[in-house]
Amino acid sequence: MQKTDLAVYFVAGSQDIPAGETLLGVLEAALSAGITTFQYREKGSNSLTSATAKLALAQQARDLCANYKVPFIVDDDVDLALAVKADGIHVGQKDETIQQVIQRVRGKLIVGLSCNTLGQVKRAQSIVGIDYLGIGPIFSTTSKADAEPEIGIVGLKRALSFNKLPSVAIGGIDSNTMAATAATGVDGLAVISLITHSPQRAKIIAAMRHLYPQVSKNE
Ligand code: TZP
Ligand code: MG
Repeated sequence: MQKTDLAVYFVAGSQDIPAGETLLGVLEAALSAGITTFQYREKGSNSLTSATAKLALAQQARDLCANYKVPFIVDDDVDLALAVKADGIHVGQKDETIQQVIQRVRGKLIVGLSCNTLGQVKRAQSIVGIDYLGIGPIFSTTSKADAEPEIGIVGLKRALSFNKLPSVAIGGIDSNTMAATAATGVDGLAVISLITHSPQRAKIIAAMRHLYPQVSKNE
């Protein structure tokens, strides 16, 4: 994975998709509009519960991402990530401990870790095997019921000042706040609803890419 892959980092699962649409339909539109990474996050109310259904959906999402040469990351579920030969796994502080995850997937999968506090960001610096951090929530979010306290742009800047790892900001980033968030120097913007609930997905993805001009140059 390259740092530029983090620029427009789309996160979604079945629970995030508006009625009348499908995850695969929204994902294909997002891929063709230029997202640079996709994280499959099946979690919370209205998410799929059947392991078979999740596996089938993850396989199809992985294939779509492969068609666009976009990294496919699985949230939280190491077994699923390995079963579908994902490019990466993303875990939170409450998931399987990061050391266990690294031990299981080292050399096979990209590893991402969510951090909410300065202490978590600082601790992550010395853990060998973490490829990138997700830092947030930056703003209040309606996409995650058990979200940690929001840290704001000030909190993000402070976290980045102690961070040497590639990183994405996540949580409540919208069309009004995405420019200020990108201006902190964070390597990418991770979003759910900004893409899933946008009436103009291609336009918002183009605007996100515009905040990271290095990405377009690599195409
Ligand atoms: N982790 C921290 S906030 C969040 C996750 C998965 C939800 C982000 O969703 P949105 O809609 O971009 O606020
Ligand atoms: Mg998690």
